[in-house]
Amino acid sequence: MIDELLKKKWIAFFQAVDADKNGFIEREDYEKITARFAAIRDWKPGSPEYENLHNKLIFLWEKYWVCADLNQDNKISLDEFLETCRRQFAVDYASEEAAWEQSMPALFDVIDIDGDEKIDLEEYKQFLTAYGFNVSGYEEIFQRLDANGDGYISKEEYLQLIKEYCGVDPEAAGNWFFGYY
Ligand SMILES: [Ca+2]
Ligand SMILES: [Ca+2]
Ligand SMILES: [Ca+2]
Ligand SMILES: [Ca+2]
Repeated sequence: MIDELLKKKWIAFFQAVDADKNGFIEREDYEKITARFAAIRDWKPGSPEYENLHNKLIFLWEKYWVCADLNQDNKISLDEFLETCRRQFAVDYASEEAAWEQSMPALFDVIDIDGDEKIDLEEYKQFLTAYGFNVSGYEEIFQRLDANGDGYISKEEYLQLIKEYCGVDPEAAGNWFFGYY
């Protein structure tokens, strides 16, 4: 029996990343997310910025999603995703090195546009928008996420938040990292 809070977060995450809303996560969804990000930042296809972003996002698709494609038909259904999360959750709780630690620093680099190793409010908002997460109340959420209140989410804060997002504590700030769920 999986925790209801976790399941709710996983479903919200899946539905957001499913950019074309066809019920599956596919490489095309990451193409769409790339295009959305680039449009917000006014980066044209073919520009170095665009290609760099595209590479990072496709890396996430390959690193994070492909292994969730249990029946190997090049798309990930919600059932496959939930099953993978369940398995992963069991492993993460039993091991020192959680699987999310591999792909999550890569996601940080996507969000941190200017590469100064911290996420500011504008970068956070652009990330939520491009990924299709719920942006309502993002300023208030950002304040909660910024544990030491210095106006930025540092990499250390970020990793802690992602850890919380993957956890079962209903009070943890990290539950809000991907917007309202
Ligand atoms: Ca899709
Ligand atoms: Ca599949
Ligand atoms: Ca930054
Ligand atoms: Ca901070």
